[in-house]
Amino acid sequence: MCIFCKIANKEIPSKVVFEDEHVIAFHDVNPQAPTHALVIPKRHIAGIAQATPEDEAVLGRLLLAARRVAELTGIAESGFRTVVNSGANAGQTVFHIHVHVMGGRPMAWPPG
Ligand code: IU
Repeated sequence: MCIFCKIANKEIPSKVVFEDEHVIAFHDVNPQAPTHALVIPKRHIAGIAQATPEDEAVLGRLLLAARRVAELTGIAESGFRTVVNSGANAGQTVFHIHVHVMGGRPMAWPPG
């Protein structure tokens, strides 16, 4: 089972920010901003490149949960960044889709 599936089913502990039937959000263990959480579906999807039309609803739920995370962590008003890395060349290291939610500092563009 993949490491984020283990986090989703609580085999591996995490600092949970938000959870419902379909998604769970937790603080990143290696934060790149004062607030840095990850939102994942409980059902395994490797990444955007592997998503299918069946995943449409849960993909929407990920972004709505990202907004909820921003509200719960107090970064919704000041602005926050959501990132989904897709594939190793884009920086994806965990192949269970996740939306990074980062805030609490100014963000530069373009990203590295
Ligand atoms: P990436 O987009 O696949 O590179 O993001 C993976 C993130 O997962 C990265 O920011 C890690 O710090 C984070 N992470 C985590 O929070 N807990 C873990 O057990 C593992 C990775 I493995």
